[in-house]
Amino acid sequence: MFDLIGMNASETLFARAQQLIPGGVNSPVRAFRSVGGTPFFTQRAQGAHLTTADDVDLIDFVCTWGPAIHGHNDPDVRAAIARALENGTSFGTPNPYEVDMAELIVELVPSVEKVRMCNSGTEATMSAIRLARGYTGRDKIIKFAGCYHGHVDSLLVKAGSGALTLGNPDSAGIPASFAAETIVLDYNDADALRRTFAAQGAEIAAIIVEPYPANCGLILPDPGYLELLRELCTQNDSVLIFDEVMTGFRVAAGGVQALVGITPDLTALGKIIGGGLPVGAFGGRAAIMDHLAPLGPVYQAGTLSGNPLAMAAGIAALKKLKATQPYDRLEKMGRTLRDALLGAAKSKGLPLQVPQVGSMYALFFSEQPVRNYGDATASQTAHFNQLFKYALDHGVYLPPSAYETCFISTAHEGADIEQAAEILAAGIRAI
Ligand code: HOZ
Repeated sequence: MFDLIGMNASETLFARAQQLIPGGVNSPVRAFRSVGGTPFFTQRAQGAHLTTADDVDLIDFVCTWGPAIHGHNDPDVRAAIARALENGTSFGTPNPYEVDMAELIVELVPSVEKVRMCNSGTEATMSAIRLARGYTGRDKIIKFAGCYHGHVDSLLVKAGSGALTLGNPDSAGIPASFAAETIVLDYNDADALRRTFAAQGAEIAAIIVEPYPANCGLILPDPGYLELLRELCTQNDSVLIFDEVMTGFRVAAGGVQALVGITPDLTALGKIIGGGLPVGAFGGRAAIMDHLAPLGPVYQAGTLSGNPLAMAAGIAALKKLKATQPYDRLEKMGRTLRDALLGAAKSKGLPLQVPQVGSMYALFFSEQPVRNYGDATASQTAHFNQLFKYALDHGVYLPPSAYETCFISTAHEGADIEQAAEILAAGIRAI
């Protein structure tokens, strides 16, 4: 696989990949379509750094789209995988790791009394929606424009992430009758939410929301907005689903729900809980979770669900978070970057917003704070694209889209964060 390392290796690999894999990538967000250029191929990753197939070293703020909170190739996670590997790769029966993982999730995530493991964030949100519908006997769901909950049919409506980046927020291939069950509202629009529940409350199975939307840049809730979601769901017997695939274990060990003290009925998880291996989970109130097969009538399954290697990796990652509690350190790094970016923009006279919470941040070249999808898509993505190119040329990898969130790991602490802040600030001044 690595025969080609050296000059123009990424271009050569990409040319081969394009002949065989649609667009040359196995997930559209990896293509550089919106920022331009050829995506690089990675030969190895260590700490805060990626090394490309062309032997270029990059400080990485994608962190494999979120999971690598301890940095890449963390020794504790790697050792746990190696130990588990001694005993086999998949059993198709219950295994002890699943119980340890369930105990950790239930201990750390306030709303979760019972949890079911699956293999991706998409499976987690898809299953949570099905469970909410089965539990309530209702069909309609509310989602918010710009939120992305994986590539679930009924949720690929006004979706963020790659769907928005590539101009397909309403994907082809989804029957109008499926999309008709999805009510799309603007995030942070309290009146629209109240009106919708007043008109259709008895039909609404669930609200699904990224409590901090992180697939349309990063958007933070207005004061009282998440409380309103909780209140309306409780009043109308609808299920409140927090999609914490991005924010779970990242903004706090217990996710946004622990930070803000709001308890959803169900929570979708992924990314960090797999320690870099493929994983997802959904959990919540036992009274709802017990509607799942084999106890109840809502079917959900998976050959590799609770896979021992993924469980071992995830358990190691979660135990390390519990033991090290890195959230204050991550917040400090986030602020260092945010202050450097805002300072550079001010000196250049460029309007810039940098929403940041702990180790998550985004850049919007915009006069106004970004409160929703419309504000995000009105920002100057051309400026972001210029910054992306400058950063990449100078050894810093940002996500290849203005509509993604940047992630920091504990491994960035020290020289990497200082160096990256200088490079990004210089990139802003060069716009
Ligand atoms: N949830 C990821 C960030 N938006 C996307 C990962 C992917 O689609 O490959």
